[in-house]
Amino acid sequence: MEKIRKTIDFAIERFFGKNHLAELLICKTGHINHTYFLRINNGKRLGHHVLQKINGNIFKKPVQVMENIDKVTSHIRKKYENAGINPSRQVLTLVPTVTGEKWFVDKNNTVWRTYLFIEKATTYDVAQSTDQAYQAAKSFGEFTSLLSDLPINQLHETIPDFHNTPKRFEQFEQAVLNASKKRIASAKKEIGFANSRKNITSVLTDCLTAGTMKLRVTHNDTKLNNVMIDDNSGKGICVIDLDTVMPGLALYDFGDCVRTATPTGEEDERNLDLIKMDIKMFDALVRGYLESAGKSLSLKEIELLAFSGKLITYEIGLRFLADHLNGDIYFKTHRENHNLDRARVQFKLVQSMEEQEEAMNEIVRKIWNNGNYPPFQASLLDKEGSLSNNGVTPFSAS
Ligand code: GN1
Ligand code: MG
Repeated sequence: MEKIRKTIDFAIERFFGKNHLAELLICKTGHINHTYFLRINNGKRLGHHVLQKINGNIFKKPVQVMENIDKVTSHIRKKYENAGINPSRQVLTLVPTVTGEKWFVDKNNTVWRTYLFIEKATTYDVAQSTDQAYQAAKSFGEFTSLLSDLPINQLHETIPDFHNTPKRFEQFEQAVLNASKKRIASAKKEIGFANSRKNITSVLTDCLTAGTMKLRVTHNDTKLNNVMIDDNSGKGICVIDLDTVMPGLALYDFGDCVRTATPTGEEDERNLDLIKMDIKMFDALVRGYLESAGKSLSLKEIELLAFSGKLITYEIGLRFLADHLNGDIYFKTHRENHNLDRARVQFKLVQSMEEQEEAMNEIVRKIWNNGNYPPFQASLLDKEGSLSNNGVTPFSAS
């Protein structure tokens, strides 16, 4: 612990100089990086900051992660400034080191960065109201819209195939092959569940190949708690955790919103009876996302909006399960079988979405038809000649 504290203190010194730390708190959320909240006394005032140590086991090229973040935050900042809006609570601000670098690489090649802390705003692990879900989806949609004119080739693919579900399935199969007998036995039911849904894995990657969806700059980790909600207005103000910003599909982002904003309990809840997909939250997400990003979505994306929730929930479930089988080497765990518990919650949610899939599709169709968009059913008919499954999702039966 003392050694860790020393490296933290050294990093703090790089950003703020010696003897300015007034308070340090460890942030307990997040499965990958180490995050610390700092209060710094710079002689005149005490300021809150967020210091983060990037996990180099997961982000093999952390400097590329920082280059992406720098590019994306600068791009968004400029847009707010041009519109005459103060960007300091709308986009993350990197705090430079004392020698003016935007991040700090220590002698072990670990990358550290500091952001200004956004005051009077909160993140939520579980949605407290439909308005919060609406706000979060609207913020993520806005994030994509603000970055729509940033060419994707300007960003590094920091974790290749991050949301490639067929590849994630292969990794899961490999984990089954390598796992100990004990871990296999502990997860028999979940392995069966994962195998029985293999047929849905390639739906989005097939669309990409077919050209019915295109790569854009996406966030790729659009958990509900990655949007800061303003304490006074209740509005979503700032999208955070930009480590995985890279080229991706809009539906990766919408799908992960569904995974994290619709459940009636925590991501690692042990009592599965408490876990369901709350359709009211889904309705709010569709409204929020279409309001900010709807105009730029393709018909195929609209058609598969509800499906993407199921796919991404299933995909993250596969990843938690694979990590359990691998002996918990990727996600931070805080108790025995933590990853297995997380996988169970994801699969329970997938099941709940399967049960409500028709209703979810109906919501998408209604909101789309009531909005200022091209008529949904008619355009589908024009494009594809016929309407499969009520013109919503041809994949809903799986
Ligand atoms: C990880 O670190 P955090 O909590 O933001 C993971 C996401 C998963 C998520 C599951 C780089 O995100 O992909 O969806 O856990 N990030 C990485 O909660 O793998
Ligand atoms: Mg993250």
